[in-house]
Formats: sequence, structure tokens, C-alpha cells
Amino acid sequence: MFTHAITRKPGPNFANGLTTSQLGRPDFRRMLEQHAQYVATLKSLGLKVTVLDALPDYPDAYFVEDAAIVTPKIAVITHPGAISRRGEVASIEPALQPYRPIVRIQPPATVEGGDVLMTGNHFFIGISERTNPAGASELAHWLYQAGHTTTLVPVAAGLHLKSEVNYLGQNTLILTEKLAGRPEFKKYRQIVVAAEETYAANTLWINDTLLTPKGFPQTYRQLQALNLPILELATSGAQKMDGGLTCMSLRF
Ligand code: CIR
Repeated sequence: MFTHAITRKPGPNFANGLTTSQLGRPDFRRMLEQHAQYVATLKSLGLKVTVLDALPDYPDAYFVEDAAIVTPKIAVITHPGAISRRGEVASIEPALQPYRPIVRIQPPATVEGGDVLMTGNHFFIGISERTNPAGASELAHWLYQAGHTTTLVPVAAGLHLKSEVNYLGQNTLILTEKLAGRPEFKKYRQIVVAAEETYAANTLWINDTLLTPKGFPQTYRQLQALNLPILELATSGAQKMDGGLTCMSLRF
């Protein structure tokens, strides 16, 4: 059960962040509306939501998920693989201080929270362009110290592990075709998204409600099989910047 979320407002220069998408430049006003809707939705699910101020020097900073990993036991402050994002962590730490004992990933190890998937007490850690093998093992060490278990998963292509797979409760994963056959995920019930809807693999499970991006009808129908409330949210602004629903909050 999540009780808290930390988010951050996108700043006026958010469109200068990193992106590989070919979807065009996002609009600031629309982004603010979508972000406000996101925050309102988290609140409607009973979470106490902290909204941090935009960080003008770090246009990607509203993707707060990448700056920390928060478990029921600890918070791990990351050292992002993206050089332009490294300064974001300094202002996440004080926001988490009241809630969890803090540990930190130390360079040259790199980790971004988008590569870390919590499924109950077990964590999958993606090794990607942003999370290096040293970072994955340092994180695994801290999680083990806190009583959690881990599996490392190579992320062959794409940004983060959670761009491709997310946990929906009830021993169920939503994931792309590419990851569906992987042995690491065999023991889970799987919802495999259609090839043209891979973005919707970034669906967020919060206190038995599913938040899913708007505009992915096949995925919506597949999710209905879980018999949980489903809320669709507009995410075009974040999507243009390679981000999605999980990326915009830390939940704990
Ligand atoms: C970046 O490339 O770092 C950002 N534009 C997007 C980060 C998305 N975060 C996430 O998937 N956890």
C-alpha cells in the first residue's frame, strides 16, 4: 500500500531535456495540465503528494523516478547515467530524508530509478545505457542489506527497464513482446502489449488501481481482465520526452 508520492513540476525549459522520440516538441501549457492531472489522480487514490519546484538547470528533473529508489525499508539516492541529470539528486535527498534511512550510489557506479522494478520484496534491476553493471551490483547490495532480493536483467535496447515491463500486483507483469519470453519473468502472469502499443507497458499500479496512458485501446482491453479500476491519463508531453507515468513520481 502506497501512502506517499513525490513529484516535481516540469519547468518552462522541459522540452530541452533528453529525448530520442520523433514525436515533435511538446507544449509547456499542455504539459503542465497533464502533470496537474497526474498529481490530482495520485491524490484521489489517497496518496499524500509532495510537489517539488521545477529545477531550471535540469530540464528532465520532473522525471523524479530516476533520482531515487524507495522501498519500504530504505531510500537509495542514485547517480544517474545521463551526465546532464546528475545534479537532480541533490534536491531529492532532503525530500526523502523524513521518510527513510538514506544510502547513496557512488560513482563510477551509475543507476537510474527507471531501471528498477519492485514486485513486492523482490526487485528487478535493469542494466542499461543508464545503469551500469557496477551500479546494479551496488544497488543489489543495498537492497540485500535491507532484506530485499534482486535479479539483474540486461536491457538490450530502449531507455529503461520500466519502459518495457511493470508490475500490476496479483503476481502479474505488463510487458513488451521482447521481454515476454525472458526466463526472469516466467513465474509471473503476463499481459503482453501489442507491438504498436509498447508505450503502454509503462502502466502504473497504485493501491489496486491501474493508471495507463490514454490512446492504447488494445492494452486497455487486456487490463480489464484484471478486474481493477483503470484510469487513463494523457501523457503526450512526457512521451515526447521519452518518459511516462511511472517516471513522474516516487511512490512509497
Ligand atoms: C531522459 O532521457 O532521461 C528523460 N528525458 C526521460 C526519463 C524517463 N524516465 C523514466 O523512464 N524513468
